[in-house]
Amino acid sequence: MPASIIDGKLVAQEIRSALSERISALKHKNIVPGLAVILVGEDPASVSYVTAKEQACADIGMKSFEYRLPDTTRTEELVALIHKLNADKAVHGILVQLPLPGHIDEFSVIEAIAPEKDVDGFTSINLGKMLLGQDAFIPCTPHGIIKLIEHTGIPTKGTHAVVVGRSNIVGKPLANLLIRKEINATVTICHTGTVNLADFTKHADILIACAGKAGLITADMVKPGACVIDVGVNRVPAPQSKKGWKLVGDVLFDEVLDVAGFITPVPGGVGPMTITMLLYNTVAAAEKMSV
Ligand code: L34
Repeated sequence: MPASIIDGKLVAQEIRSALSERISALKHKNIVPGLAVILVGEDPASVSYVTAKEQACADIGMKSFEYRLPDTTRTEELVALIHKLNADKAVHGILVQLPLPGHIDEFSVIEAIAPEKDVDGFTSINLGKMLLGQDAFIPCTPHGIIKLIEHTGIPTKGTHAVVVGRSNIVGKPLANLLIRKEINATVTICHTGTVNLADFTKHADILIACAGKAGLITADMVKPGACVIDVGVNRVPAPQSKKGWKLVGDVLFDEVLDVAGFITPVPGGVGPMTITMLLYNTVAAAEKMSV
């Protein structure tokens, strides 16, 4: 029997409906949640993600403030913009789309964001608080993945979760969320230094592929019945398509479908959840600032 496909758009829609009500309640207090979206340069994938984020804000009745800056922008200019946005009462959340061009000091830019407006949860304050189990903004992609796993209804306590990838924005925070008592998984983190990746992935009840490498996870690497979450968003050449490329995950979907118990598609899996949890954090930021 093929795996059940986890519909990220559907789960995202359920969360967005609940958020709509909270946004209405804020509007009764004359507050419209506002998100500042900063994009430096014109990387086509980044342009499409930030456009989708701005569209999602508009769709749900939030404001977005768009900053499209040239890739010659300097660290100091970005930091100055962030300081201005930190002080702006109409802005409840600040998002700096990553990656930034190589000459920019990414750490200094992120650290300039006021923690209470850091709706990506990327500042050291938020990540530190998250690690300590304190109230914090949880990074959007890991948070969305937890929601997808919860949505399947599979028992997670005592399972073995294998995270393939150790980025600051997905792998590291996700591994931490999976060991929380509410999930109670035992976690293995694999990365480019792992020898014999399949030896680990084959023992995963929950397998999360967040390496950014198309086709990394093949059917023989997956335990029958496993829950497979594909975080990859890789553009690969596809001469048949109009754009000349297509989007694929880190998992070879067609073959893993026959082995896994649950699987997320790309597109339509984790991506829509990332955007939804950004809205979620921005609404939460606005609520906190309103009391
Ligand atoms: N600051 N930078 C910051 N925050 C983030 O949370 C991100 N991320 C990652 C890249 N840089 C970031 C995103 O927004 C990845 N990411 C992201 C967001 C949305 C989607 C994919 C990645 C998405 O909507 N994916 C759609 C398909 C989009 C398409 O067709 O190109 C999907 O259904 O998977």
